[in-house]
Amino acid sequence: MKALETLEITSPEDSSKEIQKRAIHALEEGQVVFLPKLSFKLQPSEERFFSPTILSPKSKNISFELKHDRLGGTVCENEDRAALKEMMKRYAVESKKLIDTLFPHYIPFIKQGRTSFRPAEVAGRISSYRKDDTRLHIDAFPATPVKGNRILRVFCNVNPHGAPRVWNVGEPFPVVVEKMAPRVRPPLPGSSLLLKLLKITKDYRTKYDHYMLNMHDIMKGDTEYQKNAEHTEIKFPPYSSWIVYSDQVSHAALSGQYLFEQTFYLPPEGVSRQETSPLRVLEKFLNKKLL
Ligand SMILES: O=C(O)CCC(=O)C(=O)O
Ligand SMILES: [Fe+2]
Repeated sequence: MKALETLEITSPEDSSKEIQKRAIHALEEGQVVFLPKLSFKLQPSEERFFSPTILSPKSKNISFELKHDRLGGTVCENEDRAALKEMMKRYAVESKKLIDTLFPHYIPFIKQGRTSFRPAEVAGRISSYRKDDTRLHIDAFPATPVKGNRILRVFCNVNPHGAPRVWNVGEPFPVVVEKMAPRVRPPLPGSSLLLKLLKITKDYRTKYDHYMLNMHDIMKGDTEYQKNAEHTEIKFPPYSSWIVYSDQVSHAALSGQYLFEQTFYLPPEGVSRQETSPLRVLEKFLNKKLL
């Protein structure tokens, strides 16, 4: 399976029926939908946000929630803060428009999650192995169970100095499952309620979340796997965009600076080809229901 499906659209309006068909097929198959000619447009006045110094001391990203009009992760104040929020909001609105025009099937189901701007260089950052996104992984969130919802992400590299965002894309999801799922211990009875009561998780951690999170951790923690797993290196050039089911596509971000990202959640019934979704693949492999 090739890692990328390239669509040469220059605006969301270019999404013909043919393009839409190719896009949803590739996306649900577990490919990265790459849009080399589509970029988020920045205003000259927004150049001031192209520095890691806008981050709060403990933040990796600037984050924004469209639903609550809430900005986080920055030391910017007053006018700067308002302008930064406007920039984030524009990315949130434009990426929703892109998803709606490219994947009209998803419109009745899709929910918009967090928007992020990532002004720090990825390479050479020090973190615990679980948080180290330079290692191949599938996305799963420790505190925020998705309860079967899909994680769909829209990225745009806006590096003004010509640097690509360099990713590795790993093995297809069913192969990851074959290797990792047998190593996951089933959740202890009552652990889901306990995690919620202790406020470690914001909601019940379903069996599905348990398996996804444990596969995420086991992959990242397995040095041999990281060295030997088949992968393809992709260099996303500046001013290109890409869309990916990051719960399905094994990925690692090796280097790059200045990236926008928008997360969407799609309930399992919204997916066109259910049999390709992580929930179904895992349930089939483990021969049990996970929700
Ligand atoms: O920052 C990136 O390029 C991607 C990092 C990552 O693994 C993610 O956002 O899921
Ligand atoms: Fe990730």
